[in-house]
Amino acid sequence: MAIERTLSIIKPDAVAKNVIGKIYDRFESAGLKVIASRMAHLSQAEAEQFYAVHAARPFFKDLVSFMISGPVMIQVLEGEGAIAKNRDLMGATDPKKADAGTIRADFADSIDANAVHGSDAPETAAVEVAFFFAGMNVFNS
Ligand code: IDP
Repeated sequence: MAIERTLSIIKPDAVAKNVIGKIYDRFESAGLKVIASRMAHLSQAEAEQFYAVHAARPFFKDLVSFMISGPVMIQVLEGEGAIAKNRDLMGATDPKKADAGTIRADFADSIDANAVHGSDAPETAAVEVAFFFAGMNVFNS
C-alpha cells in the first residue's frame, strides 16, 4: 500500500477534554507519524471555507459554531494507507455508531462534538493539507 498523507484535526471538544496526547498515541500506535502540527483557534471564515462542501447542509451553521468554539489541534499524518487508517481509528461520524475502541467511541459525546476530523480521500487530503500547512514545514520521516 502507498505511503499517504492525511489531514487530521482534534476538535474543540477533545482539546477541552485534555486528550490530545491520548489521541496522538492512537495515531502513533497504528504506525502513523505526525509530520506537521499546529494549534489554532479558527476564525469563522476559515471554518466556513474548510467545511464549504457542507454549506447547504442543515447542520452547517452549528458545525461552524462548534469548530470556532475553542482551539483545535491540526496535524498531518503520514503512513501506509494513512487516509483509510485514520478513518478507521476515528470511527463513525456519530459516536453512538462508532465501533468500540475507536477515537470517537472513546472520546466523543455527540455527532456535533465528535472529537476528530480526518480527510476522506486522496483529493480532499491534498486540499486540506494545503489549506492549513501551505508554505509551512512538513517533515519527511
Ligand atoms: P466525517 O467528519 O465523519 O467525515 P462528514 O459527513 O464529513 O463526517 O461531516 C462533517 C462533520 O459535520 C461531522 O464530523 C460532524 O461533526 C458534522 N455532521 C455531519 N453530519 C451531521 C448531522 O447529521 N448532524 C450534525 N452534525 C453533523
